[in-house]
Amino acid sequence: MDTRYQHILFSYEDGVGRIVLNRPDSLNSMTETMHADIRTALDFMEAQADLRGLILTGSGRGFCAGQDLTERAPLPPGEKRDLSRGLKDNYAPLVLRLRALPAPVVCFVNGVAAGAGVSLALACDLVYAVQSARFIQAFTRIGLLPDAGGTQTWLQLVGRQRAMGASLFAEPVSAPLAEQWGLIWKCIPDEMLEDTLQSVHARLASGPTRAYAATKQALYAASNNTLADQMELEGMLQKSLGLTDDYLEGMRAFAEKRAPHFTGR
Ligand code: T3D
Repeated sequence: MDTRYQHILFSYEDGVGRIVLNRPDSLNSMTETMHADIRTALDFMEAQADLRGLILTGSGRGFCAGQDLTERAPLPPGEKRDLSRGLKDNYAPLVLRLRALPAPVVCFVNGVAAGAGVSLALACDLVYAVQSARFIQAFTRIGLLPDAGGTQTWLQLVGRQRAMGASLFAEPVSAPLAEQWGLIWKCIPDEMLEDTLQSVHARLASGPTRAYAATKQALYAASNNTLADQMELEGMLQKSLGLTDDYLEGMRAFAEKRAPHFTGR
């Protein structure tokens, strides 16, 4: 057992990290300790020259129920809590680090996701969810607004009406509906979770990592760029990919009519 981690499980194999949120009794709600654990895992992965991907999921019947509300016990009369602090210290850096990771971050939503748990899933590059999962913008139920990037990701993924309805009234959105809306990539049968996760792991471990990283960078840049700027960026990234071993291998494999063997370099 890796004693550096108390509220997550972390492993790293074939250049692919795996973070499992691990507080199943409280649906993997997020504590200060869990944030610190994830920071340690990200520190490790960011330092790996062979990083090829990250998979994020939860243990037990939930993915993540957002902020652990027991860490928000009522304060003595007259004292007020500054909620912006936890967002600034924990959630915002986490979301930005997942976005900046130079490899795909794939989320497997294994059960209910609520509050910042939904924001965390949507901070990942690609989201799979099991059929029984649901996404709940639970924030307004406790008098808060969606945070950890949730107001932006929902809007970008599903449009204003759906983002507004889900966020104002906190009605659960089932995984099949989430797929239909484009909130997530794929809804999979519950019993296929482990097999799908393994096949995504294998795919990340054998993929053209630098092409994946460039694709991720370009897709995120696209919403802020003019078409001309975006094509400039594509050209710059394509130039660097044209110098990689994986491009040479991809071309060789095409000519030799075989599957490419990418090394991520
Ligand atoms: O505070 C700040 O820093 C600002 C930032 C806020 C970010 C946020 O995420 S705010 C939103 C916080 N999350 C929520 O409000 C969701 C709360 N949870 C729920 O509404 C429900 O648990 C679910 C709809 C997610 C699932 O319902 P259900 O019926 O399937 O499960 P349950 O029985 O409610 O929960 C199971 C256990 O997990 C239960 O504990 P128990 O009774 O078995 O001892 C429950 O209390 C615990 N749990 C669920 N969510 C949380 C939690 N414990 C602590 N914090 C939670 N967020």
